This record gives sequence, structure tokens and C-alpha cells, in this order.
Amino acid sequence: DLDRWRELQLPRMQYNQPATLTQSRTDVLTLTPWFAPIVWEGTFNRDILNEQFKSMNVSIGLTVFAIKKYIVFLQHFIDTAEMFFMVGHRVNYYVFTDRPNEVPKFTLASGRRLVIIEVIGYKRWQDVTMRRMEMIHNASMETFINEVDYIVSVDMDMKFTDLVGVEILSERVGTLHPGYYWSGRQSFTYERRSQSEAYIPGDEGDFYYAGGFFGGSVREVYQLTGQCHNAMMKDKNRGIEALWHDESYLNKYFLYHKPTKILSPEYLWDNGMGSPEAVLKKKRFLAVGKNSAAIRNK
Ligand code: 2GW
Ligand code: MN
Repeated sequence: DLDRWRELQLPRMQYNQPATLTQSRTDVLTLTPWFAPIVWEGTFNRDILNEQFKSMNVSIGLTVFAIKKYIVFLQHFIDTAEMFFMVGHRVNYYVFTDRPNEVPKFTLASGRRLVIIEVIGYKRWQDVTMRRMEMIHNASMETFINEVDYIVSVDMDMKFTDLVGVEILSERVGTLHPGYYWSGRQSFTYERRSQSEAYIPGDEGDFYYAGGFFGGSVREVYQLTGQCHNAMMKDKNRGIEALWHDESYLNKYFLYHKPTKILSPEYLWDNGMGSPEAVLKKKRFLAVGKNSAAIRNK
């Protein structure tokens, strides 16, 4: 991996010079105190990034879960990913499902393939969402490590509505939750019971990260999902489950393993959230309305 970056050479390109004395965005934070970029429209040049990642022949795995009734979201999810996700790069879709026979046939652009990974559908919906950590962890060393450089893990009740490309790739990637990015840490819905492995005290916390979009190198995703799964199992044995399930454990992990890149809510938006949208130049990945009664079986 490092060798591929070392050998990288860009072609001659024409573009606007970065201005040393001018911020590309002055209305939002674009760099964390630990020097991780926060990715907002206007902060990056997609052409430069595409050349860089193209010349290292990067390949990206996109993991999604289609368990039980959520299989209905798969068609539109993949169709929109074909239009907007990592266009021009090598992509493997990893579809985890308990209904392999109900996966539609897709015609994918060249360099892209869909891999079905059959898994069990847990009874409780909380287990369906939380067990994603264990399943991604296992698939990381069984499959992903031999096939892709990076893993991107997302919710499936979603659609792509604008470009999501190599600007999101980094060693360890978290996404600002659309409901909390302007809030103080005291308002974050972290797990606040000290008995839980996901516990975050009131005077700690950087951001509230979304459970529905994280990623990184295969090795890092293996670590992240393994640690989150272990924390969930410890809690389960003590009869406690964190407030927002996998999202709570992910937030705890990111507090002490800080992301090397953070995605703005452009990358996980929900029109039903009612958050301030002035800073939002693009909506790239949108929650689709779930008809709670029909889809969910809580
Ligand atoms: C989940 C909740 C209630 C009923 C069903 C399900 C369900 C989820 C399911 O029956 N089948 C299934 O495949 N899923 C997968 O889990 C699917 O990929 C879905 O996108 C993902 C998370 O569930 P979702 O999208 O219904 O939950 P949200 O949108 O409320 O998600 C946030 O909170 C979750 C924890 O409660 C997760 O952290 C999630 O990542 C967050 O976005
Ligand atoms: Mn969701």
C-alpha cells in the first residue's frame, strides 16, 4: 500500500492554485485539532484526488446489509451507487443478506462486481444492526483483505444523490451525524451509563458520529469492528445494551481512536432531521423514507 503511494506520479494538470492566505471554506471547521480533514464541498479538488487514487489502482469495498424486509432497498441503493459511488474506480459491493435468492440481477459498470455474503437474520432488530460489526469483522480477514484496499460501511435505507468518491478514503473514517453536528457535546446522545462499555462522560467527546457511514483500510475496519463487537458482547453478558446500539459503541471507539478523516453531513443526510442546512452545499447520500409499519417489525 505504502509502496503504491511512493511510486505515484501525477500527470501535468491545470487547476486553480491553492491560496496560502485564504481558507476555501470559512463557514465550517475543515481540520480537527488532530489534523484530520473534515470533508466539505469546496475543500478538495476531485480531479487531483482521482488521479492519485487511479494511479495506485485503488479498489473499494462497499458493505451493506439487506436482512429480512430491508432487501426492498437494495435495487435503488445499487442503482444510485452505480451513478454516484466511486465512479471510474474499482468497486466490490458486499451484500450481506439472509435472502440470497431475492437479490436482483444487476448490470454493473466495468471494474465493479457484486458479492453476496449469506448471513443469518437475527430476530431482534437491535441485533440485526449491532451484529453488522461482527459480520464485517469476520469478512475482513476472510474476503476483504484479499480483494480491496478500503472498506466503506453504510446503512441501506439510503440512496446516493450526488458524487461520493475517493475524497472519503483514509485510514480511519467517521461521519458527522446530520442531527448533531452543530450541537455541544452535552447534547450528544452518547451512552451515559457508566456500566456500559460505550460510556462517554459528559466532559468528553469530539463529535457525534453516525453509525450509518464509516470506513477505512481493511486492517483498520477489522480492528474497529472487532473492538465494537467485543464491547457489545461484554455489555450483553452484563445485561446492558447501549442507547443507540452499534452507533454508541462506534462513538466510544472514535473517541480514543480518532478518525484520520471525517465526512461532513453531506455524506449522510436525512431530510427529516430538521437541522440547519445553510452550510450544506451538497446532499450526496440521503435517507429514504421508511414506512415504519411496512418495513420495520419492531
Ligand atoms: C432495523 C431497525 C428496525 C427494523 C429493522 C431493521 C433492519 C436493519 C432490518 O430489518 N434489516 C436490515 O438489513 N437492517 C440493516 O441495518 C440495514 O442495512 C439498515 O440500514 C441498518 C440499520 O438499520 P436502520 O437503517 O433501520 O436504522 P437507523 O436508520 O435508525 O440507523 C441508525 O441507528 C442504528 C442503531 O440503532 C445504526 O447505528 C445505524 O447505523 C444508524 O444509522
Ligand atoms: Mn438507516
